[in-house]
Amino acid sequence: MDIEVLEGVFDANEKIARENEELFRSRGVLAVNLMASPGAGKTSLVIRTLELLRGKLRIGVIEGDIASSVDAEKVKSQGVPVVQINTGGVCHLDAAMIRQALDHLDLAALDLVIIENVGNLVCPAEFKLGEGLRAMILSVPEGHDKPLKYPLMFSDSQVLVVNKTDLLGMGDFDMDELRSTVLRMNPRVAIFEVSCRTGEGLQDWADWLEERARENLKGVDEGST
Ligand SMILES: Nc1nc2c(ncn2[C@@H]2O[C@H](COP(=O)(O)OP(=O)(O)O)[C@@H](O)[C@H]2O)c(=O)[nH]1
Ligand SMILES: [Mg+2]
Repeated sequence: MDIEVLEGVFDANEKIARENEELFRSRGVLAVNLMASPGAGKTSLVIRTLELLRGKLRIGVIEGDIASSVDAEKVKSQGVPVVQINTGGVCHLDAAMIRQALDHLDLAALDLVIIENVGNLVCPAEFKLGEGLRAMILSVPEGHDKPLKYPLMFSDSQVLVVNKTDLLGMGDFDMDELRSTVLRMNPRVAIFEVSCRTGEGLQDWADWLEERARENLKGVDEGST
């Protein structure tokens, strides 16, 4: 009985996620589902990315939080369209929440939508939103063993940003160990080592993301000719 209920929830989410995906695709928008635990640096990475891609791509942001609009206010100060979703206690965003948020974003005027998911290493990985790119952050203070404990998000993401590299050497974080564990689980994942505090490594990440968004646009142009 319980199993059927759960399958129903996942099926319903999948259906709306596919609709969202088609909506993003038809407007030539790359949607990025940015996942990580609380405090890993999601909002910091969003803001740094906006700074680096200003004038290059038209970017909108969807901010997911259990409560408050603290992050949305920070992002809004960057002068980009931002929509806040408060999940009211739910530990992840779902496709229906994104569908609603899209009523408040002019997709035709955007190339990239960054979705900051609720801070959590477990639930967000289980709910597709209709994104074209699944991205996650692991920050150095969380430890290099997290892929072993929370395998789904690490094996399902196309890109892993390792943030807070300015704190390397202060604890026992082993970057080589992290890389080999993640690559064993997910051989095609792209890995970037960055510090949102010092700015180190962020240009490579921004260039990579810009290229993904341009490829996405090209795919739409070719599909329409
Ligand atoms: N030392 C250090 N702190 C960082 C870095 N990036 C973010 N932080 C800090 O980590 C805390 C959480 O960052 P935030 O972006 O709000 O994380 P979120 O909860 O994942 O959105 C804040 O105090 C940030 O200033 C970094 O690269 N190095
Ligand atoms: Mg945040």
